[in-house]
Amino acid sequence: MTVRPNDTMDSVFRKSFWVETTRTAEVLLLRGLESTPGFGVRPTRLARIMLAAAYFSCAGAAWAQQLTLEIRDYATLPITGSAERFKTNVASLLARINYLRDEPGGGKRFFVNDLNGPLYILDKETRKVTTYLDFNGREGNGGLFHKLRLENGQANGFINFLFDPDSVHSVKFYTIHLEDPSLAGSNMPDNTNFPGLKLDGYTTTPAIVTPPSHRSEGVLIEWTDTDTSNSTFEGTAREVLRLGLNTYSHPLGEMTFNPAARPGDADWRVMYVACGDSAAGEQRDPVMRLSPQRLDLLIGKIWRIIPDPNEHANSSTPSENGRYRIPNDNPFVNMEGARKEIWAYGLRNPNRLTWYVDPVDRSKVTLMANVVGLNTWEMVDIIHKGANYGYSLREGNELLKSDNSTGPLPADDHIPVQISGTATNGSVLPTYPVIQYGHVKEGGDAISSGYVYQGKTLPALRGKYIFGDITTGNLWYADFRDMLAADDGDPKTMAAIHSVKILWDRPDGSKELYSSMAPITAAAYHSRGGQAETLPGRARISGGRSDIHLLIDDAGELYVMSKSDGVIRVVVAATPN
Ligand SMILES: [Ca+2]
Ligand SMILES: [Ca+2]
Repeated sequence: MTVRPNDTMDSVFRKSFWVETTRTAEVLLLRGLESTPGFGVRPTRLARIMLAAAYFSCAGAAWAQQLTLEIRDYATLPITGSAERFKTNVASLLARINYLRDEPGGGKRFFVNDLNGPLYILDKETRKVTTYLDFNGREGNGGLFHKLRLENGQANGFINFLFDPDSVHSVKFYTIHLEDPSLAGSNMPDNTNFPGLKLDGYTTTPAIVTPPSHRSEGVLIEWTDTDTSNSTFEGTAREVLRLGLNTYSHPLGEMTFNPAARPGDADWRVMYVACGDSAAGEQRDPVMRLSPQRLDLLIGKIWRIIPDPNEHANSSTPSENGRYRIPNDNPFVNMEGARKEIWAYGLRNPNRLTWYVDPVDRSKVTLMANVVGLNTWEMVDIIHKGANYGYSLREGNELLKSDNSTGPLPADDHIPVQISGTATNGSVLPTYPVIQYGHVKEGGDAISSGYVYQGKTLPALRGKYIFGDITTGNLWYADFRDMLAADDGDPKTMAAIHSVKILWDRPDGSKELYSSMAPITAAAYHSRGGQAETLPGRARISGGRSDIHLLIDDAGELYVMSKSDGVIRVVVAATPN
């Protein structure tokens, strides 16, 4: 890392958090800051503290092993976007594949969704791809939903699907998709091309209101396929909820069940849903800006709900629409004016949730969120019941100002517990990230998913949290115990992060080492006919978008999927350098 004399302190700290360097270099950095003539910005107290924190976190990294992940192409999904160069941000990605999940019961198939509409079955042996359902019912497409929102925002379309942990004799799963209520047509599913879907008794629900106005609706649906032996859907569906969203950005998307929960446990079949703030937190309107803080709104929150109204009937209450239940031990069920669904709040765009279950003691469970920041920081938060993660009053471990820049935390770090746009109820200290990195070339624009590796193939990765940046395709790891140690109520302490190199087994048989996923996805994008010069789509730091996400299968093995090229790759080896 080099520090130039005219770097602001701010940019230096941003660099210092992600840069992994030797102890000697860090000492030089610190000395350099102290002695460089013309270094015109006098460090604030907080800045000094942060630099010290960066120093110690990097110092820890100096002796840490560096890692190379070897990856191999696993499956290439059909192109649902466009290879044209000048398509919109979204349309120019070849296939917006978003999740990969094992079918229940340890079968031979993965399911994979593409935000552009399809839910595929991917055969693990033949790698054959079959379309199981298609959510794109826009004019001329023949799928299920006439109002599927596809045009703008990164996460529009058919966002996610998740199998019910109780899926044994039937396959029950949940989906989230985004609708544009201004489009023509019904918001009922259209089963013309999916005649196995029985719609008798299917009704939609009124959208939960999110002031001041809504342009999108996020829809959560439960599906039950009564025949698990084939590749088609036959059964029923039930709309669970519909949420009004201010914009087309940062919708609800991630759903997850606690993997440690067993029948009889309080968390059994209890769903955690991560809901983005619909970009409310970055608006100039001072009331709208507070939406992620407001406990009377569902945006900018993590919810905890019971989607099946027959489950936990004695320890929960029915939702307003009667389609799901809310556990009585949620943190805000007794707070006047607050939404009972809320588990944690003050989040901008928590686009992924992942769990760590202690293999020795299954009662030790950690829930983590990957949270996309605004202009400055990308974050990993450890999620606690009732905790406030600060947005839009904080970003990363800094104050977020009304002009959307960041600055030092105030001496008194308490923030109001915001019940509505005007009413408050006491105050709270924000909970801060355990990992953050900045919006710089070696960092990125938007944090991707992350997992504590617990599989068998990659012993060098065990106990490590592996994560990446969506646009730059950079990958890092942190020691999970460092993350737990950084979850200490102190905004200055963070887990050290270490960059990961990638050895790609190219389809032509050669192997090449890269420092990010970007050149790999670019090569595949071009080989599939992609016409953008480097990578398609827009992003401030990276230019084009590598658009990667990490995934794990039920065995805990690691995959990397990318929307720019529509390819899923499997990690076959992890080697300490
Ligand atoms: Ca079926
Ligand atoms: Ca800390």
